[in-house]
Amino acid sequence: MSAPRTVLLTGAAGGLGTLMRELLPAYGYQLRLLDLRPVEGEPEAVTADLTDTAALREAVRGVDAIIHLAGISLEAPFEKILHSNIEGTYRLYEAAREEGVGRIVFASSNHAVGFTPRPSATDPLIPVTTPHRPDTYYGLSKSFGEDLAQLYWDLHGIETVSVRIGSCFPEPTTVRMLSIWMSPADGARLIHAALTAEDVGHTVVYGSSANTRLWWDLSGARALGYEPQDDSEPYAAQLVAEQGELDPDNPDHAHLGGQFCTRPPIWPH
Ligand code: NAI
Ligand code: 15L
Repeated sequence: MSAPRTVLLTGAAGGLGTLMRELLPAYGYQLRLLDLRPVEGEPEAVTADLTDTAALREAVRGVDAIIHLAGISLEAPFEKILHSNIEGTYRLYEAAREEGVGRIVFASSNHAVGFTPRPSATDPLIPVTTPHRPDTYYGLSKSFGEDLAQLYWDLHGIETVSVRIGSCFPEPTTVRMLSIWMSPADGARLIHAALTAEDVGHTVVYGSSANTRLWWDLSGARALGYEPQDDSEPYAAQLVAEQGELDPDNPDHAHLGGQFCTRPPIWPH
């Protein structure tokens, strides 16, 4: 596959979309933007729902690749997850198939495997082959997205890198995030690697920085050419002083998904 230049970014108005709009052009990408909401300062962005098949087909026409971030990013009633994350992701893959787009980077989540027990510092890192154990309908939709990506590779030859993102925000704000944080700069590095690596078929990787307290194995991401530059550890002393270390006997801390397993944050819209 030749290096993609024109790339559709779905979810462009969201938190991660906004960070990637700032960072990805430096890698030479020309971004086409789509979101349900208008994208501030971007009058040419497509404002459309993922289930609007006509708008979607027009949006993907002529792009070399798609970065699929759009969707509900927290827990929500099943009907809402069904609409945006399950049907929406299916519609996007159908549009890609119809328009001959060969590569998608799918924003999966750690919550596809959220009920995996949290490893201690001496346990082995969690491999990417660990079984799906979604912690919410939201996590279930990410498991679905990974399987959909596998189907479209096996059936239609559309390549996907599914990135099980940890927490991609400017700074870690909780002790849990020290283990799963992906700095925005590393996020852009990983997306660039996922867009340009050769012969990915359908590859699932974890998405985080090279954190000292890492819980999972980044070797799959590194095999794509990803070289993380950041580590959350400089934030550790202050966060641990404020919040304490994670307690394995506290159900909120027992699993990878943290509070998504006990009292998940609810999508506000
Ligand atoms: P966000 O909630 O800030 O942004 C999501 C965007 O998708 C919003 O702008 C929303 O309007 C749009 N959207 C929702 N439903 C839509 C629909 N039916 N049609 C079109 N657009 C729709 O979420 P954030 O944090 O930017 O995350 C982006 C993606 O990455 C999400 O898929 C999320 O599940 C995934 N992710 C993010 C993580 C993070 O740390 N930010 C961690 C793991 C996964
Ligand atoms: C996610 O999947 C969410 O989209 C993000 O907002 C964070 O909550 C992240 O997981 C996390 O686990 O911290």
